[in-house]
Amino acid sequence: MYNRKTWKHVFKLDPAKSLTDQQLDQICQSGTDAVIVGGTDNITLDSVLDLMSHIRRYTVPCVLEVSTLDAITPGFDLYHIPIVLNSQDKKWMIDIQHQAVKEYGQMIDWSDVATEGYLILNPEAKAYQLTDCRLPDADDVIAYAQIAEHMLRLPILYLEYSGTYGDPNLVKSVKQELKETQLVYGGGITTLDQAREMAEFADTIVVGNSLYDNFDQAIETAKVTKD
Ligand code: 1GP
Repeated sequence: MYNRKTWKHVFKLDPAKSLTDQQLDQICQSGTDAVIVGGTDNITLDSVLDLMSHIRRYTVPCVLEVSTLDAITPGFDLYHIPIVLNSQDKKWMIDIQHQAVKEYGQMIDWSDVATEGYLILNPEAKAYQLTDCRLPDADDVIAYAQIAEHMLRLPILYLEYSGTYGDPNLVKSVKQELKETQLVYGGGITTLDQAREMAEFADTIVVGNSLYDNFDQAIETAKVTKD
């Protein structure tokens, strides 16, 4: 029903942080292609349900990026399951996913699920530290992109710079490796110009933190969908 491959811009909302009801309304009506609910720390089922019930008032697709088994709930349009490709601990590549499927496999509608190969490229990011990542160099990243496209045939490769603006040249090089795998870029986008720069190479850009730091400027980034 949803073609995530056509999404150019999405907002990611952290259930552990707060926005006003009016701000949530503005996000849903901004013209963004989808709203993702996801975060790293202190994610509770109640906070996820609060956000979902608000976003659900609008037609914008609503995605849960699953980060903890405790906050999985029905009601989202799609479920994105991260696997952290540059983690040094296989827990974040297959073990927690295995545990989730063992527990919930019978209830899952697999057509609503997409696996994201995550490359976490900002050592300061909480997710980088939590998942015990190793920092890949540019050649490593290209090899991961080839694995995502040709070996694992992942639906999504997510270049995650959460909290800092990444290297557009690297995003461009990665895009050249991908045909079937959707390239998602997230990290440090605070202005429409930055959104445009990354959207030139990534299929989909994600704007998160800046909603909590400079809301009005962050909302402007959704205008990239009109380009
Ligand atoms: C976070 O990739 C997203 O998971 C967006 O990054 O929060 O830095 O915008 P920012």
